[in-house]
Amino acid sequence: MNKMMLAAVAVVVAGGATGEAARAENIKVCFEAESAGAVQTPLRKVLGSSLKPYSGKGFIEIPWDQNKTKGIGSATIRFKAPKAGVYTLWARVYWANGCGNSIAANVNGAGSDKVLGEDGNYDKWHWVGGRAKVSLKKGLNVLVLKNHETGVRVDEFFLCTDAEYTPVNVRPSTQ
Ligand SMILES: [Ca+2]
Repeated sequence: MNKMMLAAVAVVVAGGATGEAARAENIKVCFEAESAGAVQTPLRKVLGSSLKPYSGKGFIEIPWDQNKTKGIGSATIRFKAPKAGVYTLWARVYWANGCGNSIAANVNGAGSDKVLGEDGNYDKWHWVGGRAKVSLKKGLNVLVLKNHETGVRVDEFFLCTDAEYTPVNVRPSTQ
């Protein structure tokens, strides 16, 4: 049976007809790492894992290998945004066994890769990011997850236009 998902995103601005309605809308974009179309080794999709709670069907993993493959391989994810603009990039990650604790991502072929993480939250899913700014186009965009370090897992990516906003828990995909 075909499950057709129409990307009809109805942006309902239920502003209360007061001055508050003028407050900038926080546009949120979220997608699953495992929705990647092209995944090169050593990156791999892990689906149906017991390493919960994750969003969607699983996550992308770069298995720990003493960083022998550091810099090799990538995963390419196509996603849609409802509006062009500058977004803050976040990723929901799980650092395995205190080994790797960072990822790198490039959005739309921008000159510099964004490095997320380098924190001390090991052995649990958590959000990293909040500093890197990327430019999204309305419609289709491309994020390339790179092998910045091994021993990492990525569940989902989240971008929003409010730089002060922090995602928590599993976020619903907007795709
Ligand atoms: Ca996921």
